[in-house]
Amino acid sequence: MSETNFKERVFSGIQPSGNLTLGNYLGAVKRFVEMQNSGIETIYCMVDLHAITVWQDPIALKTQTRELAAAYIACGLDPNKSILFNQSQVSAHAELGWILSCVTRLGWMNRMTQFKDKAGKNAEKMSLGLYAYPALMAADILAYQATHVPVGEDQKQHVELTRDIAAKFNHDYGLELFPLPEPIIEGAATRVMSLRDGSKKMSKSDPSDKSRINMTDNADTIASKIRKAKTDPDSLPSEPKGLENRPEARNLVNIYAALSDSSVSDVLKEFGGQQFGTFKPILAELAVNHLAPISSEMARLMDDPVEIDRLLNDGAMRADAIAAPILKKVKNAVGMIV
Ligand code: AQP
Repeated sequence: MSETNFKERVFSGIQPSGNLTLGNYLGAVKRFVEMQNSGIETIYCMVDLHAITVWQDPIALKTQTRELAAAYIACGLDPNKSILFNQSQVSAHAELGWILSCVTRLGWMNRMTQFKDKAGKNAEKMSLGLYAYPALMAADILAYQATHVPVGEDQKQHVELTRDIAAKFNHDYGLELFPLPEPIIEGAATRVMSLRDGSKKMSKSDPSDKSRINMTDNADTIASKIRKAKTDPDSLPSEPKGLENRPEARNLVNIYAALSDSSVSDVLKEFGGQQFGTFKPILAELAVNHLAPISSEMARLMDDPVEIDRLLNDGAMRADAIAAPILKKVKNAVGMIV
């Protein structure tokens, strides 16, 4: 799979910036579990340093970090098979983040669409961290010399930037210290959209809770959100081409396909010609059946925060054991006394 001599290693992370959404699950965590179970070395992180690029209540941040750890495990990540840890507990991320900020060009950062989307018209009032975030993300990946990065579609540009940063570092210092990591963007729902607006991605931080399905929502809430999801008056088409210019219809079909591990064309073969009044309750039932066991396992794990902290400490030590020697090589290459 890898284009270099580096050992295959998977790294990815999620911000503990609120409730995990169905978008995070289908776009990222479901893939994390599949990669873990394929036998590749996998490292998954709760990226709290990224979360604080926008204001986080300090008490809530700790809870959200533990909840994300519980969600990872409830979704099928096994701390014995993957390294699961919290970013700020491994100092290599921040240290390498600074070094890579000095390699990253401003022109590259100015092209990052996620900053533009998140900052909107308020760019002047945003933190420097939100702007610099992709250089820290490059450090997250490269601190482990990771070769593969499973992400949703919205993060593709940041993984491509990571490749540019890695290549420039290798070139500037005349050594092959970093692999050029590949984004892994697969499945029927790589970009799950808001249930209220098919042009916006489903997001933890969307002010409207009705725009998203949270992994902790109960069956009634999930069913109600899907029932009220914005759609159009037409019936479902029989072929994927019929979803063109119908973003809300496409979104619900993509979600169904991803949850049932089938393809969009198979879903449309089954439901083509049906109205949303028929399709939505079937989708709601599928979502509830899929998510209910995850949310009850999360609740069980959250009853023992001491055990979650123990697992995270253990994960941080294992992550540090990989990242610290790589950081030492980086510092040496840059000319720092190590
Ligand atoms: N709507 C989505 N569809 C598919 N994948 C998604 N991801 C996020 N939203 C969707 C993927 O989830 C992983 C973790 O994302 P993140 O929490 O680090 O940051 P984000 O992309 O900014 O996610 P949110 O939910 O929108 O968080 P907030 O609201 O805090 O900014 C990534 O792999 C991402 O692609």
